[in-house]
Amino acid sequence: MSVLYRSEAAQAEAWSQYFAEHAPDLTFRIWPDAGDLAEVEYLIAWQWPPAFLASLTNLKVLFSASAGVDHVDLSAAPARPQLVRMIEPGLADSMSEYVTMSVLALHRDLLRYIANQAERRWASLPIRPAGGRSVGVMGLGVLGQAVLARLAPFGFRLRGWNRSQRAIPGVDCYAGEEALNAFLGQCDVLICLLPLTDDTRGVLGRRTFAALPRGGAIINVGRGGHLDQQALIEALDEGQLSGAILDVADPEPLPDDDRLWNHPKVLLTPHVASMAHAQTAARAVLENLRRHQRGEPLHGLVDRRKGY
Ligand code: NDP
Ligand code: OXD
Repeated sequence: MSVLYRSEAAQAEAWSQYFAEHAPDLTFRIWPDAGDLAEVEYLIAWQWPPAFLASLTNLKVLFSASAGVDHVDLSAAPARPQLVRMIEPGLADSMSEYVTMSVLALHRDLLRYIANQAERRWASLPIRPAGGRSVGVMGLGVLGQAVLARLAPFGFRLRGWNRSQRAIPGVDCYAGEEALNAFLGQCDVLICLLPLTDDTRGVLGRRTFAALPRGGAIINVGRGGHLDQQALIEALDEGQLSGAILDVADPEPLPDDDRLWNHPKVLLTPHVASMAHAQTAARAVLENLRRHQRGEPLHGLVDRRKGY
């Protein structure tokens, strides 16, 4: 029986060492040194081309190296191996840091100070207390909840919106389409941490921006497909939105001539908000693998019908 790793090459050695130390009973292989493919029972992968997957005839569990699984065609993955998305504390920590940085940057007008500096303009803006600002998260899953917990000590009024109802202490939670406008009306800063599905594609669009308080701002750390880029530029230029921090885009990277590159109210980062960290991710995957061996339910099973 073997575990095959086919993901980030730079992290492969750290994964291998973790398994050697903590699971000497398992053979850990790094692609392309896969050994006998019929012996592979567990796969850790970012991408899984259908022909490659078909060659793993005894595969039991496919551990996605990413939290989002929108980049693979789930209908092309045979139903047999269970598909698990990445849930691990390192990934949640980095996401919480990135979003906290972004919320504080918007709250303290950093985009405007960067633009002022470029014009050698020394001009102060009023400081607004955190308690006078509302911050809302779309998608109250593992990452959305981690982000809200990290933001709590700053004193913002916290909101959350999700498909199913959640109860999170200190957060006003809204659920479902019918509550979306009420939620948006309460968000000076809107953070997208939804998975990309048919239901959520383009959710950051004209209708959503119009429902935010005038001068609101957005942070997109979900996927580029969540954002209608043209609608964003219009909302920024027209003043409905005051700023946007975007870690994801569609396509990635953006074309050289895309207006977002040098829009003064936009800060772009190249899909670096977070990623799985070898040490903590290897521990989380091994714990899940042991659950599977004991016949217990796995954490983070992807529901192929829902797409996340
Ligand atoms: P989870 O699956 O834990 O959470 C997703 C949440 O979104 C769930 O609470 C779900 O609600 C909710 N949701 C799904 N569809 C809808 C909908 N149509 N309307 C309202 N709520 C909905 O995912 P994670 O928190 O682990 O990750 C979220 C996303 O973050 C990933 O899919 C990925 O796109 C992105 N990501 C980005 C990274 C980056 O570096 N930029 C890094 C890692 C992840 P319910 O439970 O009720 O179904
Ligand atoms: C992820 C990502 O989904 O890195 O894990 O975007």
